[in-house]
Amino acid sequence: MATVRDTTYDLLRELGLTTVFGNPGSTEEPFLKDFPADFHYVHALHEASAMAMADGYAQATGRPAHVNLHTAPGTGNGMGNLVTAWHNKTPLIVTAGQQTREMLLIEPRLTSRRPTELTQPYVKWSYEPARAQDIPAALMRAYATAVQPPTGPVFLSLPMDDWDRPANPPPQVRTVATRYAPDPERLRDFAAVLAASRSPVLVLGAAVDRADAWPAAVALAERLAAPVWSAPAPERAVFPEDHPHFRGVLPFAIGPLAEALRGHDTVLVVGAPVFRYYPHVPGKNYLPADARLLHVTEDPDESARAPVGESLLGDAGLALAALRDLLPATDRPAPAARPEPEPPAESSPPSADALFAALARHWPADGVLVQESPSNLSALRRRLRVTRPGSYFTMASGGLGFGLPAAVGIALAERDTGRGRPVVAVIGDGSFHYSVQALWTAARLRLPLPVVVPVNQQYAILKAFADLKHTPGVPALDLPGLDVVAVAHGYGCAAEVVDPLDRLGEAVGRALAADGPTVLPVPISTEVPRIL
Ligand SMILES: Cc1ncc(C[n+]2csc(CCOP(=O)(O)OP(=O)(O)O)c2C)c(N)n1
Repeated sequence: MATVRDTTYDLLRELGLTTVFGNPGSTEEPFLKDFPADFHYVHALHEASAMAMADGYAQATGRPAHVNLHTAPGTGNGMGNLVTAWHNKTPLIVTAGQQTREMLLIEPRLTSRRPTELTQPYVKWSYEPARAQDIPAALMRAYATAVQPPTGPVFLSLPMDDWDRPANPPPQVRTVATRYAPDPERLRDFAAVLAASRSPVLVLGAAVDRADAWPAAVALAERLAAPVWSAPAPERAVFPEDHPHFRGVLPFAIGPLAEALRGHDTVLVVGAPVFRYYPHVPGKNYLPADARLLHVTEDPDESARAPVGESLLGDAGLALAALRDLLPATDRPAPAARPEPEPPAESSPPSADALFAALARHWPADGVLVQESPSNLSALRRRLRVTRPGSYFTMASGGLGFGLPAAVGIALAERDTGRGRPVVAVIGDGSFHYSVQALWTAARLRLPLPVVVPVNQQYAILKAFADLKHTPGVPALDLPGLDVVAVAHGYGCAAEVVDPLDRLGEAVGRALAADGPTVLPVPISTEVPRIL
């Protein structure tokens, strides 16, 4: 007779979930027992890494991923990156072991108390099956929940004595819709506003990249002869950044953002929150005076919390294409390309600007950039323009410890999908340590992943924030005495300091051709860039 475990593995196979990211414990062993040969267990040394590797893998494959964690403590360790997965809108099916049902009443060691509350409010659904034989059907429901818009993580708590129980007949393997089209009438209203607009502007968010909708975005921008901004603090690139219409990334503060949009009478936001702000820099208005905001999102909550604008619910790609089809040609001249930045100033050690200009010179044409380098982000985005879809990833949440393991998951996805695009991570020397154990997984998987670490020996962005907010005397903003090369060697990675900077191209080239990860610390200037 089939057990709950047999039926569950069959279902996971049918759903294409044969890669499991995790870190095992006693409460997971009954599930992992006799782990099937056609499954791949990606072993992370810490649950934060398991979660972000799965997130990167899911984003790069365009499919949900399965993370299996240890009861309450393991789930707790994964929480920071679960928060990030929630903001990233990544469909993750997170499962965790639970103590034996037989003993739950007396709360033995490793009981997860109130397990369905533990991951709230950062999951779309959280459940502990009422009966052992409900596990497979609960997994089917978890899958359907995760992949329907807005996509996001779900959580199942699975008691360890459930797996050998006799199974019910397997649940139906269902397909569910992963996008929905906007209301045609409201869409026509939006098109009419755009058609009558004197100076429209497009603000695009990560949902455009997730929907594989760069061509639709370009077609609409050209139809409208409108400039295009990336929404603030984007987790994906949303538009070809070498296209003459592209203006850059909007600032993440109320006053400066409104200022950047000055002169426009219609702001069409597609696939982003309105807006993802960070420092509170008050402005009188969220928008330039007399501007009207139209918001297209697949997420009703995102639409509800917008302080201004009118909303239209629907998939970013479908909405962009439909608006393009509804709009007449315009005789407005196309926006002129923005000027190229001046070459970076020479200094010793080099500035972050010089580092990223050098990286851009040696960038592989189909390269994928994963970044977590907070204070250097604007220099990175200024120098290294992303020109292809699905090739830029960072976290939407502001929580550190995502980038390094996400890069490992993305590099694995490039291998597993056979696409084989080169992946390069740029991770600040502070950010590097939040999920540093991911290096070991990259080494075990022999992933050719260069990890460029701009070393400024400080939490520079926190110094910039303290400066902006006039909070002098904050402790713990310096990072002396960290040996990045020794840490990398300890996890089985190659590593070398890149100094002088003109060795960077060769070092990155060698790392991309290697059969394992290479950590490349680059000493940079300690000058603190301004936050805005
Ligand atoms: C999980 C988590 N802990 C702490 C912070 C606060 N924080 C934001 S940026 C930052 C410093 C990052 O340092 P580094 O990677 O060296 O980048 P730099 O600012 O120097 O460019 C810290 C500690 C955070 N965002 N997330």
